Amino acid sequence: MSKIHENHREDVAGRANVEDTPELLAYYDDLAKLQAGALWTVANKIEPWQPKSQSVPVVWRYDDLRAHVLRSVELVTPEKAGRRVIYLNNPGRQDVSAAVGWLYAGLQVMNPGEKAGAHRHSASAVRFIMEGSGAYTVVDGHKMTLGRNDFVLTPNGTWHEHAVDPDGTPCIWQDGLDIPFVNAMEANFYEVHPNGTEPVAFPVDDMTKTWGNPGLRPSADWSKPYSPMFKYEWGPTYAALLKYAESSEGSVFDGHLLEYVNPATNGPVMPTMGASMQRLAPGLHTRAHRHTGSYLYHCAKGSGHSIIDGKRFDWSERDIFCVPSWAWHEHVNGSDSEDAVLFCLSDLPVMRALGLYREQAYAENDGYQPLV
Ligand code: GTQ
Repeated sequence: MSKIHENHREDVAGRANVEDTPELLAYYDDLAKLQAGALWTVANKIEPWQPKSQSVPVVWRYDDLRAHVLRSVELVTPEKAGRRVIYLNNPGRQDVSAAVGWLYAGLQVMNPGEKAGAHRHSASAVRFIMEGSGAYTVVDGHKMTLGRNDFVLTPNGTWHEHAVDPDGTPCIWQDGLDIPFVNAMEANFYEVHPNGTEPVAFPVDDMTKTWGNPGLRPSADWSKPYSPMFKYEWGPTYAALLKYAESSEGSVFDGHLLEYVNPATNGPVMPTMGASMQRLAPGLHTRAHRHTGSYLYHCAKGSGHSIIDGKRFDWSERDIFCVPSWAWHEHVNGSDSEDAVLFCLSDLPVMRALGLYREQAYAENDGYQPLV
């Protein structure tokens, strides 16, 4: 048996291996009546040799979902629905409404002239803009216009509302929230704004203009635990990827990958969720690796496929797919002329902050997984 695919045996010293007897079964019943149990009956399950994700790899194709997302506009109003969103429901995580691991994701749609009222919650949110024009969001009084492939933050506890200008077009964006995580921590509060809306208190897009100048830090103070810049625009992000690609080989596992950072600290944009944008050069086939953390990819440009735990998943622009914790994965840009760009939302900041991050390269077969 190969090292990587080794089946971990349970009948080794130090692992629970107690056979049931009538006496033991009666004993377990007695313990259960007292809301207690014998560790050795659950030890191998609660202490696996390695992470066992309940999430399964999935690709959500935009071609399949888009018409259904637009149909919701005729079926419910944002006023009635609160948020008009079709969420991504991983077959292994339906009990917690997660797209992967402890991450929630959905596609939110708004028509011109519509508004979704202000609220706030302990969960943090991000938006990744997919299509349409005239959308804006207001987060703690900062109004931001939303353009294609822009990445926008709504950190925990901030008031936020969304709208589309009357002269805009129907807008769809991906929401990503740490709702399942915050619920797992049993720490989620939710509040509707008493006035239903909150005033715009700053010049439009002020945070990006103040903090979004590469290599230049303003003298402004910022001590909150999240980024002082709530919008990262596509234009400079893609330009940065191209410059990076001109000057460096990039990673064998990820091509040219840039993490979005809090410009005041260079740390992650929020304590619970982070994001990156990566460029796969034409024809690139990255090597396989695996790491802890849950990852939700969104193809921002181009097309290709990923091999996740030996299975091939094809994706093109606007498709979303997930890589569960500790799943082997490698990415392929099948085009020899166009680059492919992947946005990725993850809980990497949690993994790193809590000392739970671990990574392994696929050592066999020159670093590429055989298809199963
Ligand atoms: O826009 O505030 O998809 O609170 C789920 C929960 C979006 C939002 C979602 C939310 C929001």
